[in-house]
Amino acid sequence: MAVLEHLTSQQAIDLEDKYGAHNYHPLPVVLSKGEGVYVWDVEGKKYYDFLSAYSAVNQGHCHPKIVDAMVNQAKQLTLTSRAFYNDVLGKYEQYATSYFGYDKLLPMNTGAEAVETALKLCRKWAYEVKGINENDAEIIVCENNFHGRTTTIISFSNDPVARKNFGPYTAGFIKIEYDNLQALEEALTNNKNVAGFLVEPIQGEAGVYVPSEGYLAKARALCEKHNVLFIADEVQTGIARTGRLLATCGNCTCADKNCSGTPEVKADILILGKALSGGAYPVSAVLANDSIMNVIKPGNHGSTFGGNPVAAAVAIAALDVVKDEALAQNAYDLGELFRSELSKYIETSSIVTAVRGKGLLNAILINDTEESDTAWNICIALRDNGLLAKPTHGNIIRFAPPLVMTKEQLLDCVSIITKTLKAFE
Ligand code: IF1
Repeated sequence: MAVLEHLTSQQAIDLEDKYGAHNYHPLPVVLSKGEGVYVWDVEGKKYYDFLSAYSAVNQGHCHPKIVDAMVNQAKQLTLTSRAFYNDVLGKYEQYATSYFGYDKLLPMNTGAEAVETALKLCRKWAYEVKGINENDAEIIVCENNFHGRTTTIISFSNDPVARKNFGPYTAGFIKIEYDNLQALEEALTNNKNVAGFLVEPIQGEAGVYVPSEGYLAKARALCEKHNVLFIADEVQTGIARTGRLLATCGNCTCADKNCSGTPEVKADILILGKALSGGAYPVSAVLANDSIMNVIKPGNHGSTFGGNPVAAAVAIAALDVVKDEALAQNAYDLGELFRSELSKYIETSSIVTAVRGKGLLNAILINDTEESDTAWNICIALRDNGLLAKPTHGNIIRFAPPLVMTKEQLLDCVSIITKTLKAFE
């Protein structure tokens, strides 16, 4: 029964180090419990979670409604494969399509799978509807993108760590600068082979890079003009994270709990993952209208686990919680407060140069090089002070707490963060 023994943090870290592939460099903290905005390590120390599993746990850890939905369904039926029907998937598809305003949903499990699905859907549409010659379709992507880890997706990454020595790469992608409409227009003009434009509404991995006001709407209009599908990867930005149901909602007023789900910039293909399950279970999805989704025929695409009844029940509950608890509005309000409080601190700071973000997807820029270990050391100190966050690009710290946070908790976190930063001035 050795596997059931209680481990110290160091023992857990040593086991992963010895028996697990070294594909991550985690912050040294070993968690064994979560509830709402808090997580606890194996020694019982409590922390604010300021990563939320990269925005998967928007609804808070172990949300009782989501856990109940999962447990109840798990006792009833867990998996049939898509060889047979199950009695939850259709309900979920009906619920989610009306929630986001699309005709159809294609269920997958992980974000990367959903991105792959969107790329395949876009290519098939290009050949069968747009009329591009077979194998000529091209999809425009942005520099510094992050869309996942599959062979095709890393083919159009420009991060050498994610990409090098995994070739040969998948062809058919054109890379342009993010937040550059002229580059998009040039890529679209005089190229009849462009099928789609894949974009993150805010670039997460690039360091929470928010594009200029109006960029997404104008990019979408350019795509429409050239009969090119606008594909929004909202895996990280979606489901209330940025203060709207979707980041593509822009400035529309759908943050309230009566949101109609019709965004200002409506993607032709919408990609969701992460918080679609509240972090309880791997659930991702691609949404599109019939004119696009109907190119997919039996046998063209699928997954053993995609659309399983547990995933479907969990996703319904997770989406319910977002509306019931008005999480988009809360993320909006707390995000404004967080940036304004940190801005006050930054005015007098030599260690932090800026805070940026939308809703509760934010980052601070540390006044040091990408090679320095300052941001890492700050995250270690934040951990010691009871708050967990992770650096990206060496000198950026991402702050993305669960959206169920209260104003009092947020202000408590601001004081932990500023107190910690002061020690580095
Ligand atoms: C890891 C980053 C976040 C994503 C977008 C698709 C996926 C992701 C926009 C793939 C995944 C993750 C995965 C995670 C780190 C993380 C991340 F730092 F790399 F950029 F969130 F900020 N599209 N993002 O952000 O989804 O297949 O992982 O379910 O450990 O690699 P997935």
